[in-house]
Amino acid sequence: MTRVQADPAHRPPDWAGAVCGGAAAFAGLAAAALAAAFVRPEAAPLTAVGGAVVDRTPATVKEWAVRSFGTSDKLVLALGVVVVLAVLSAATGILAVRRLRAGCALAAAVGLLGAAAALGRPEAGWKDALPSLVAGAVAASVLYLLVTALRRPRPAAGRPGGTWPMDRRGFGRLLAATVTASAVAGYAGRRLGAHGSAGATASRADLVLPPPAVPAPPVPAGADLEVPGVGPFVTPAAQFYRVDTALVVPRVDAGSWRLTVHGEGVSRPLTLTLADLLARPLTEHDITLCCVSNEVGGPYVGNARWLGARLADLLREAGVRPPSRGGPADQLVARSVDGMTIGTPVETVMDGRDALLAVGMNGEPLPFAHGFPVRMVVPGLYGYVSACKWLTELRLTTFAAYDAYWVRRSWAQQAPVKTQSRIDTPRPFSKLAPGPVAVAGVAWAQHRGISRVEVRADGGPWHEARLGDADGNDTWRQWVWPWQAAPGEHTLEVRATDGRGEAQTQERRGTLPDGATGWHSVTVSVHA
Ligand SMILES: Nc1nc2c(c(=O)[nH]1)N[C@H]1C(S)=C(S)[C@@H](COP(=O)(O)O)O[C@H]1N2
Ligand SMILES: [Mo]
Repeated sequence: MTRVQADPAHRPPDWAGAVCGGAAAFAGLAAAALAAAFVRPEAAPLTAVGGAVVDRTPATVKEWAVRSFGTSDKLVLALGVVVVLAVLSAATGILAVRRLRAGCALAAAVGLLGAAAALGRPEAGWKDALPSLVAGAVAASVLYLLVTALRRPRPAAGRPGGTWPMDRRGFGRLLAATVTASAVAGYAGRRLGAHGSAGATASRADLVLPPPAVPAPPVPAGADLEVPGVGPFVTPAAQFYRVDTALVVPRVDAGSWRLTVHGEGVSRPLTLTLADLLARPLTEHDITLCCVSNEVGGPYVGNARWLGARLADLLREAGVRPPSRGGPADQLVARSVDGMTIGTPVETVMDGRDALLAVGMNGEPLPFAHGFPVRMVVPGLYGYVSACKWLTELRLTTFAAYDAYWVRRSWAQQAPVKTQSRIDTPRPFSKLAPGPVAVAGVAWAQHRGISRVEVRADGGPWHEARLGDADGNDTWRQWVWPWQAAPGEHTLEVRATDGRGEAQTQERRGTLPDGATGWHSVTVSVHA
């Protein structure tokens, strides 16, 4: 076959350029997946860019996203990044059929952008730039090859230089080969990446939790009222809400995990292995965890039986004194393997409550999504100021000197849980038959406990709901109120009183900066 020269006079159509751009981007991403398998999964370009977007999203936008998309917010973000990249790569291809070098340069520049995003993530090292740089280089090269092939005219007998339109068959073959090779490379990258975390998976499977030195009393039989439509008193891990910034769940190998304790007022800095932590007397304690981003009536709350080492004991061993005993540090900053920072008052952690370095959740090692191998849990504080997952460092400092991740994004430095109650059944806008209806749900005011829940219909008198048995002061309580539903539209409202006798405020406030307040209400229609 004779080689035919490209004919710059013929410009391929834009759609063909867009196809080249798309294929080049695909090839770039596939090569990056392969590279990321040797760096770390978080360094893959789409993940890095998604993470950079998460880090830079203003709190109000994030709250809107969580409100609109719930736990699918990460999926929506991923789709958004993919759509932007698709548009960008089509544009790059269209530019390339007009000005080949400019198009290829743009493809490489997009790779540089990805590299910048990867380097800007917390905990990033220089290697994190590699997958995106590889992506840019591969995308630029593939774009060059494809567009050159596109510009090459169809070989025709008797005509020097062939005839336009292009050599469709030759181009088609090259395109198919590119896409196939990319798919294979991308798949290999995925598999290699999974292989990279196989050690972590095995370390979790092999982990045997020691029995607690201080077991939790059994959950009182009457804690679960077993009203249909209300979740179980102890939330199974698989149903437990998940809120974090991790686009790829960190899979930490228990064998190489270390926790360091250092900072102001730490006279004996510590480094612990998981074996060290498990050798300590472990406490089992039921704690309800909730998210500051939970709207009134929202789903981001769950209750689990945690097993862990008492944080206060560990801090005392390190020489830490709370501010009330003259300690210089009032903030404990927990850091995760993915660079999350969470600041907790030292005074709260050391005031006698069961603040834990948790290794177990409902009798199992922590699931990876909930912080394996070790996370913090502090009864009475929202998760963003207490519950650091994939914990790796505890640093003692002051609130004056340091703002943790969420605080830099307009959330309050300190945030005790606010008293809340939620109607779980009937569901909003449900249609009910007249007669007896069990109105039921949960109420929580961690570490203060719940002493009373009241319900009313249509702004009428408040009725005291029946409470499930209390399982300590650090968990939610279920409640139920038997309602006689008459035909018509009705609004049900609930309010709780905490263990100190303080009533849940009616004042409606949003989640920013330190947790939503107001009464939850549900409207239903009743007809025969
Ligand atoms: N490493 C890390 N820990 C984290 C977070 C995070 O984004 N990264 N989110 C916090 C927030 S905001 C909450 S509400 C709880 C949620 O814990 P869960 O996902 O196990 O329910 O984890 C906290 N710990
Ligand atoms: Mo949260």
